[in-house]
Amino acid sequence: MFQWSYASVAAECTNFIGPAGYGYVSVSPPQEHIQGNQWWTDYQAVSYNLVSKHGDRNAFQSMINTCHSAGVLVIVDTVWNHMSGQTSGTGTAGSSFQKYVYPGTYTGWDFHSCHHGINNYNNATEVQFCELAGLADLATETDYVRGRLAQYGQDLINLGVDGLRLDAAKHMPVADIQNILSRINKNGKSIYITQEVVFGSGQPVTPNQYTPVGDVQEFRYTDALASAFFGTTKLSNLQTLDGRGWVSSSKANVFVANHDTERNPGTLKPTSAKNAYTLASVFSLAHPFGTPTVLSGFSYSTTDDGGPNNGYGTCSGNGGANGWLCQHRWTAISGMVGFRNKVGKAAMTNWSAGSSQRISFGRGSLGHVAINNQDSTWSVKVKTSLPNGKYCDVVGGARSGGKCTGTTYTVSGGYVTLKLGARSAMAIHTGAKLS
Ligand code: ARE
Ligand code: CA
Repeated sequence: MFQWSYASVAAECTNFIGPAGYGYVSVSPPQEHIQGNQWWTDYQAVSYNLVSKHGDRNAFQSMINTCHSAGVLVIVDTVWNHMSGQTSGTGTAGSSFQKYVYPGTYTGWDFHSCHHGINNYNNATEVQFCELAGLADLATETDYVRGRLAQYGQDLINLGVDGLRLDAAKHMPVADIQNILSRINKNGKSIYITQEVVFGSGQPVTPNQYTPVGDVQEFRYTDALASAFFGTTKLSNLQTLDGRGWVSSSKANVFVANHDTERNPGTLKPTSAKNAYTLASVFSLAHPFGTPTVLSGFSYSTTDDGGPNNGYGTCSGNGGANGWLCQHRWTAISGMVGFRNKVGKAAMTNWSAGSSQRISFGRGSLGHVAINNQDSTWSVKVKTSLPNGKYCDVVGGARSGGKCTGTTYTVSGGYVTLKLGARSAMAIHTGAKLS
């Protein structure tokens, strides 16, 4: 829930996220940060007081409690690699600071001595000991800094946080992350860790180096989906995603877009032509590879724009409101969350490709999906392991009160007949069976 205020996340956990069956909600950074209207001020930490543009400590705590009551666990975007890039100012909790001097938290000793930006990603030392985007780089190998970051992490866990997205994990040595995490008492529960390690061709710091710690975000997946759904590579080549040198399925956190990629050129965006974003989202939630994350963002005119509506997230029906996009509510995406929850870990079955841009596959005998990423209708009869019966398509509609608001499909004798319009998809599963 990129840039959603904590009060609005709480309301949305109750109103939609919980009932839709999402496992976790992931929220923007809660620590004190530099002031400003841009979304990225969050990533310039000033102290670990939980007073951010998204709400104060009470709002944060109350969101966690409300989401938990709705059956939704909470992942927090955690900035451990650095403090601010801004040279001086006052933070969102009122703390005065200078770059390298954060009174009561850090002084000059606590930062790496390389005070310039990362110029060469082929040099691991520079990547981890110099300044990402000019942000004061914490000396995460020192006992004090490790202890202070662990104290922040402990505070989050004690408030009930269930998972951490480790921002800029690539810029911290694995051993430092391991040490910090080892200092945190998990209060007997397992904490989900997902690390942002952006793959770069030929670079010495790689996503696979971080798998001993937890999940790793696999940006090669994001790139592969973009080129397939834009038609520059074959969608039919995405049957098997293991064995490509990527982070393995059990460790990969995958997404069609995140808040950074959607702002980059040549990537899948909610506004991409020919329904590409929705089709890629259907693929991502249907394919067994990795642990999928759905981005929920907002529309903007410049890539710096902060969240609309004073940061209070709002949706309407199956769409957004007041500038928020609410992808998590889109019929296809929320329908596919139901699909994924139903099929669980069931293996891929009955794969077939009608062309390089038309695919169809099942998940065990629990679900079946088909994607037509071409400009003409695809009519075909495909094999399925679903039991005989009538099913409701959860991409274009939903089953509600025993009725289907979308297309119905009949499975008979191990086959289903499809007629998929240009650039569209269908998905059926045993949780949305009509008879
Ligand atoms: C802002 C201004 C800068 C200014 C800086 C300091 O935009 O001009 O120098 O402040 O004053 C976000 C924004 C940044 C913003 C920053 C701090 O994106 O623009 O800087 O917040 O406010 C690399 C990292 C990866 C990182 C991406 C953006 O490896 O960790 O760059 N992503 C995370 C977050 C970002 C966030 C930060 C980290 C910082 O998701 O939202 O920045 O906390 C190749 C490499 C990649 C590299 C990529 C892009 O692919 O292989 O490693 O990713 O290029 O450079
Ligand atoms: Ca670093």
